[in-house]
Amino acid sequence: MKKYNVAILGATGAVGQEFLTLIEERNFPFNELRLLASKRSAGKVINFMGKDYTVEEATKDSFTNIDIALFAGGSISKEFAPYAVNAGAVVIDNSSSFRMDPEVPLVVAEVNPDAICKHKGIIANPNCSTIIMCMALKPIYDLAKIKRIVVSTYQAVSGAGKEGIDELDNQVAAHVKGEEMVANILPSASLDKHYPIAFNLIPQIDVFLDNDYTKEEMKMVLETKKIFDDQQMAITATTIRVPVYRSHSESINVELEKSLEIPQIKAALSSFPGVTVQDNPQEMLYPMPLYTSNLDDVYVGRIRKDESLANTYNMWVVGDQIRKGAALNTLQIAEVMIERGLI
Ligand code: 3JN
Repeated sequence: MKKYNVAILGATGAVGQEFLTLIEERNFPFNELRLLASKRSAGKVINFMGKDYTVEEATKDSFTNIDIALFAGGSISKEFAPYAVNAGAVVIDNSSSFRMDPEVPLVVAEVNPDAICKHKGIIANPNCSTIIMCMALKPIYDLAKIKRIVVSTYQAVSGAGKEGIDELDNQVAAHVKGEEMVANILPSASLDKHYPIAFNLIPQIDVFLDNDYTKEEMKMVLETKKIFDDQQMAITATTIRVPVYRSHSESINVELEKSLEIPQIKAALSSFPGVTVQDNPQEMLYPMPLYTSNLDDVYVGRIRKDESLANTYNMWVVGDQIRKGAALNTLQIAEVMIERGLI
């Protein structure tokens, strides 16, 4: 089997580290592996599969001879993607920099893999909450087109990086000691006002836009329409930060164009790759973020009719946002490209 030269930009962060875990776990066919990061992390040595790799500072020349460039995300993507493309690499990018660019496919591997064919060097990985929602919606959409989605998210602190995790830890420890909880990171480190996340919920992820929705909420709306290639689908989102370490959860209400029976929905979800149905009220079986972390699948439960409106259903969806919501989906895009002879 052909092996590929792979670069990881942002190799030392949470998504970068997850790329390494998954490359090993999935036996991804790599030859050379180049670990790139900002100047701050350059020089760090990472042992991977028994070999030491020194993290290099990303420069415009970092992508020579690279076939696949996996970008972990962040504002650094915009700067380096053109260099990687010019060097002949295919860039699969986790940031929002290119997601809404009409020239850039926005892909969930199981949902719209055919979109990859139209790429011009860059393929975008959607926002983590968008990916998790799309996985649960696609098998339903294929049975009975979706008219409207109302989604509320419950997003883990690791979505805000390692600093988000440390902030929750420090606040819990302070509270236990009877000390004041210090808040520096959430809702967004870029803001100058912060709230504690321990024993709290924050109904703001990222900054507010002119329509009083947050950027995270509008990403879910706009990206989902692009992925399904359906601008008619009505979507409204409320995104909430919760004091959970890892795995995002979503309460989704979905209005369909026709009525379906619950067993039909469960069967479609069960047979969809990457989705596991965990739904048995009698046994108190439903997905929870504590138990889905570090797992690949998106878990769906609490599937039931919305008795207040015709052809409408409720469900509860949970998935590891660093795996399927980021690193796993990115690597799966690369795998689809290899399978289809596109790289
Ligand atoms: O907060 C979360 O749970 C998800 C955060 C995603 C995020 C954070 C900073 C910048 C993104 C994203 O992937 O949409 C970006 C971005 O690339 O815009």
